[in-house]
Amino acid sequence: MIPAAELVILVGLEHEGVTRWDLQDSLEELRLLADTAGAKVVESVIQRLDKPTAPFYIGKGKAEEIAKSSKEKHATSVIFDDELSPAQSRNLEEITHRKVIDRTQLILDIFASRARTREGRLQIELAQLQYLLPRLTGMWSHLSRQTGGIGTRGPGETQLEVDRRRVQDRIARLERELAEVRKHRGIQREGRLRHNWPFISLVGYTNAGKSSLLNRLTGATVEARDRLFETLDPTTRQLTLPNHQKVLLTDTVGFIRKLPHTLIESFKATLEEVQLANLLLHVVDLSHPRHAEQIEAVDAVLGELDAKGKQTIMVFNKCDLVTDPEIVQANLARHPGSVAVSARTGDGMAQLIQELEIRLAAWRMQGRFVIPLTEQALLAEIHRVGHVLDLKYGEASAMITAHIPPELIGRLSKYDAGSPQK
Ligand SMILES: Nc1nc2c(ncn2[C@@H]2O[C@H](COP(=O)(O)OP(=O)(O)OP(=O)(O)O)[C@@H](O)[C@H]2O)c(=O)[nH]1
Ligand SMILES: [Mg+2]
Repeated sequence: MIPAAELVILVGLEHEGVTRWDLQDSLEELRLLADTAGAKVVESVIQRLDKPTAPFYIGKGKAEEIAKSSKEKHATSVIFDDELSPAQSRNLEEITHRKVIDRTQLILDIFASRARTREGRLQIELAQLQYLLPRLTGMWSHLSRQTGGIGTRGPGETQLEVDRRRVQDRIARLERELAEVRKHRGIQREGRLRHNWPFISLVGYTNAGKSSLLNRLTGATVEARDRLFETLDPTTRQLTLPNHQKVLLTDTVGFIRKLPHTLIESFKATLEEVQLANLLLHVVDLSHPRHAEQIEAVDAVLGELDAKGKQTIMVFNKCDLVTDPEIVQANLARHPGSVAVSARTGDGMAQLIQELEIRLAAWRMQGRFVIPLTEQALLAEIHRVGHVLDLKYGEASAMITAHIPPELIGRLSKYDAGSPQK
């Protein structure tokens, strides 16, 4: 963890494929990340090179300049906007005499401070250890080079092996514990599946307003703050649409550009909520100058989760902050079936709910059935998974008019009593 108000210097590299504009945005985001982690940025450094250098990522001269400047400005850490190789981190620490942190580490650090549930904590520790494992090698290899002769095993090497084994053991234990926790969650999920209500997942860039929207729609009280990665652990709430369709809405971790791969891997279980969803609400902060790039970044992560191409409603949020109506119109036109809302003022919620009803129409069919009272289990199931509009008991049967999920239609067909009156 970075202690509060630690002074830091940010470093970004402009190279082929990265324009100055991309970099400026990326550094601005890095500043927000540093801020979220409790650090104070005293300087941002940009260097232009054809490509990153193998030993230092930036040029050696630049690294020396940063060393000087961090001394003058009392910075204790230098944060790089990309993932560094183990060797680059080590070399940079040697030259700057400062703690060197890369973007991945910073994001891992924030996640670690945010995790609340046992599953969240186990997942983040796993991601941190996986990040650490190849770096242990880096930490020790220079020692073993000094101490180990040909055909001998130097003490550095031995120490490295001990450390590696320890980390690997811990990883194995975490994986076992996670499997246990997940078994429990699987049971919860099966419970939800039994109800046969559609799952909807809120996805979007971090800070887009996913939790605010969940709160606005369901009256939930998920923490919503102007900080990155405020939400880590998924929260599911039930929502009943005006047409009585019940749905389950899940809010989960936000995405970001260059989301570390180890994180995606270890959070795959949490993100399963996204994979299982029948419908995604892709929440976009339309007031953000780079909302188009944020949409792309979210799509890229969805791709990694095999969740691209799922039925999606684009929800353009924070419209109360958008001064140019052109921006709203252009985005609505570009994405058919999208809605413009403000989770803060409640504007656009009626349209969003209407759109939800339209997209989920296939989940509801109205039918009228005459069911023998001996079929108690079936009657109970209709009550559980459907929405009963009318019910009359006869001597030996019940006449029931209900909205039911399509997969029940087949089993009910022999009791069909003709088309219902509206
Ligand atoms: N003005 C305005 N602010 C909003 C709106 N929706 C959310 N916010 C603010 O934006 C910030 C982020 O909102 P959250 O709901 O925490 O965003 P999130 O997408 O859940 O963020 P993470 O969990 O960090 O990924 C908070 O300060 C909200 O109050 C909106 O419609 N208008
Ligand atoms: Mg949130």
